[in-house]
Amino acid sequence: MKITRRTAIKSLAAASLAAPRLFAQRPIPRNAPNILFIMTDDQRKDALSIYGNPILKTPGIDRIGAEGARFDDFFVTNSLCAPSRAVYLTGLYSHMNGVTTNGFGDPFRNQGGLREDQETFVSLLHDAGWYTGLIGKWHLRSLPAGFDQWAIFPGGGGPYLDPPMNANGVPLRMRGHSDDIVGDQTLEFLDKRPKDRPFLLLMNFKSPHRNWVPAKRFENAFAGIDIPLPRTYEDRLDTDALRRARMAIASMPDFKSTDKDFNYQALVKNYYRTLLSVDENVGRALAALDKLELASNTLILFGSDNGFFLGEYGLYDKRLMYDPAIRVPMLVRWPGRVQPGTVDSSLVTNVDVAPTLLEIAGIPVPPWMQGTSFLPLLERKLVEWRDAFYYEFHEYPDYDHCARKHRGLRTEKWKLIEFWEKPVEYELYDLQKDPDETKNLASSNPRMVRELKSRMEALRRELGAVDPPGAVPAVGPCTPGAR
Ligand SMILES: [Ca+2]
Repeated sequence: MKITRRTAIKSLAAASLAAPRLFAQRPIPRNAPNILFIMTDDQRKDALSIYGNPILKTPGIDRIGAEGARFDDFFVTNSLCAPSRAVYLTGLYSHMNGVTTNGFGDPFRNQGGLREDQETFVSLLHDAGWYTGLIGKWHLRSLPAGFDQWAIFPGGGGPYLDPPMNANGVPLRMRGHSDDIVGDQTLEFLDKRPKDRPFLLLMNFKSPHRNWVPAKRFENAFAGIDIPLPRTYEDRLDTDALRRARMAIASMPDFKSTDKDFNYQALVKNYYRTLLSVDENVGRALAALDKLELASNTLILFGSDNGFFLGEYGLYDKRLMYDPAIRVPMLVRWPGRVQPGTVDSSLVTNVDVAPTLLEIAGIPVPPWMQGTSFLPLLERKLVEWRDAFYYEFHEYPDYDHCARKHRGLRTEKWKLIEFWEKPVEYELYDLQKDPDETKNLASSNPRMVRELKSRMEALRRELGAVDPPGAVPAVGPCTPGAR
C-alpha cells in the first residue's frame, strides 16, 4: 500500500489518541485559540430563546450569544443534512465539494459522500498542530478524515436511545439518550485531550432531527401548552413544486394521525423537547470550560445544518428555499475578541465558516475556498460584504419528500427561485413587503425575474456551477397532488 501523508497521519492517530505532533508545518501561533463548534441537526433559527422564542427556554445556548455575537441573517446554501455539513467543512458549495445529496436519487452526481482526501478546515487545523476531535452526527458516508479522535453515530444520526457508535473504527453500543452521550463524551474529551496544544472539537447533536424522541426527563415538557400557529399555517403556494412535495403535516406518518392540528402540536412539542437536552448539555460543556479555565481562550460557535418548517404553508421538513428552511442560528463567543451583545444582520452563509475559522487560527485560507471570512463582522469592523447569495438543492426524486431540484438568489429584499428542470418554474418574493413569502410575483414582475436571473447566472459562473448534461424532466415517482 502506498503510504501517503494523510494515511500516515491517520494510522498514527489510530495508534495513539495522543499522537505526537510530527507534521506541524509552522509553529502554532502564541495564544492560538481552542475551537468548540457545536452543531445541531435541523434546528431553525427561532428555536432558541435568544432569538425570541416565546415557549422554548434555552439558557445554556443563549449564553454563547449573550456573551458574544448573534447573527440574525445566517443562511445555509443547501438545506439538507449531509450537503450542508460538507459545505461547512470545505468552504465550497455543494456543486464543488461533490456532496450534493444525502445519497439518494441523483444519478448525475457523486454518491460517495465527502472524499477522504478533500481538505477541510479540520484537516488544515490538524496539519497546523491543533488536536482535532469529532463527537456525534457525521453523515458524510466516508469515514472522518483529519481528526485525531472521533466517535460518530451511524448514517444520519442513529436512534435517540442507546445508539451504536463507531469510535476510531471500533464499534460500540452506548446507553442513554443521544444528547447526553454527546455531552458526556465532550466532557471526557476536554478532560483528557493533550494539554500541550490547542484543540478543535466538533460537538454534533442529533437533536432536533426526526424522529424527535425526548430524553425521559423532558417527556412531559410543554404539556398543557397550546403552541401558537404560524401565520402561514393555512397558506397554499400554488406551484408545481409544492403540489409534488410530500411534506404536509396533515399526512405525516409520525404521530399515527391525519389530524393536522394534532400532528402540529405533537411535532413542535417533541422538536422543542429534544432541544431541552441539547441546551442542558451545552450548558455542561460551557461549565466545564469555565472549570478547566479554558473559557477565555476558547472560541465557541453554535450553529445548525439547516432550518425546518414548523407548520409554515402546512409543511414540515426543510429542502425548499423558503426562509424557515434556510435560515439557521449562529452564535459565536470569543472572550476578548468578540464584544458581548454583538448583533449582526449581514448575509452570512455556511460557506463562510471554514475560511473564518482558518483566519482566526492564523492559517492561510486556500484560494479555492469559496466563502469569505466573517472575522471582520465579529470584530465589528467596517467591511464590504455581499448583498446576495446563491442557493442550490439537488435531491430529487428522493425516497420520501419529492422536493424538486431548484436554485436561487436571495438578497435582502428579493428572492428568486428557479426550478430548472421541466416544467421550468420561477418564484419571486419581495421579502420586505412579504416576509412570509406568500405572494409569488414571478408572473406580475418579469423584469425583476430577468434581472435577478442574470445576477444569479453571473454568480453561478463565478462559483463554477454548470448544469449536469442533458437536464431531464422532473419525472419519477413524485406526481403532483400526492402529498
Ligand atoms: Ca439536518
